[in-house]
Amino acid sequence: MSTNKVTLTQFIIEQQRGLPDASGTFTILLNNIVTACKQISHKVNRGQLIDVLGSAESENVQGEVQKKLDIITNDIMVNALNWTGHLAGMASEEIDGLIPIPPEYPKGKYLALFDPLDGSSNIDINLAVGTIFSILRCREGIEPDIEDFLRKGAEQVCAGFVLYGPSTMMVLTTGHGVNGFTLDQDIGEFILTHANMKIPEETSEFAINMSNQRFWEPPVQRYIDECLQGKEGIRGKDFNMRWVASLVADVYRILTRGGVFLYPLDNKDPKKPAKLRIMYEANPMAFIIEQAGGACSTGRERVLDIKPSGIHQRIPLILGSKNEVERIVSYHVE
Ligand code: AFP
Repeated sequence: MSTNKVTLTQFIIEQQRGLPDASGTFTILLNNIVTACKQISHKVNRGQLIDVLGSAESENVQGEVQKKLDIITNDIMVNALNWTGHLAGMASEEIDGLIPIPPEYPKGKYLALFDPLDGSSNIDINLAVGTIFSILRCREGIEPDIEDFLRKGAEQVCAGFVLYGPSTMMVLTTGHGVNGFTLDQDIGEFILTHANMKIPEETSEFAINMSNQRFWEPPVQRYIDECLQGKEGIRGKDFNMRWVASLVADVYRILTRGGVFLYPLDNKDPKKPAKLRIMYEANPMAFIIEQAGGACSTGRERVLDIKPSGIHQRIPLILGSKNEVERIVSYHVE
């Protein structure tokens, strides 16, 4: 067994060395995110022992009831990042407006966006949750406004997520492939364990919340119907279904063994035709999935090409094995 373990810090420093104008700022920023995620991992792991489970009895900007951990993890992210001098501003799924850098700290050339605890409805039943983050570049020395944040996903310089599951794992891309790191709790470091992750192009596994079936549009009805017909149907093979109700866990499964994830448009609630947020969920996941050889679409357009209209905008999301996503898109075109 090799004793030469590559830490996340070493991996990023070596990757940045190859870039002509890298100043080290990005490496430090990423390290701060890593520190925050280690703290979150610790809280999630301790759970009820430290009284962090259950509802906070408040609502976030989306009108969703917040868990205690939604608030705690948001504070951890903000406090780990606001003093560094590397960010010009932040935005969180849990907070209505932008999160400014306190005046006593210098401002930097990046913007950070995050969903501090994705899948938080899983927390009280001890299932996987995660943190998702996205980094954009920003003009230096400015006080960013909403427009500075509303950029296409294709402009992200980095995206990642941490999955707090049986192991705590960070999955990361800076636009040069996707790598996975496992937190070694004994030494407190993320270690490279899944180099150059690639999604198989074909799959026979789908993930969708089937309880919404009657509200979907015809192309999605058709795709799922064909999967359910199995060997006897047009696809000529049986499909398996999984739904963790935690995007990080569903995406991680797809990165490791393939599959397709759909949270499509539906007409269940006319005020909320789509569920997932472009800035905190769809864009970072789309960047990761594409870098791993998969595809990501709304059914009508590539997610990374969308110019967001608001920091809390929601969009339909279809991602995973390339051939399957292309098939679903072709049903939308038809
Ligand atoms: P929560 O953070 O409110 O649990 O939402 C999780 C999520 O945004 C995403 O992680 C899941 O894929 C999806 O919602 C689950 O949606 P359903 O509640 O419809 O299963």
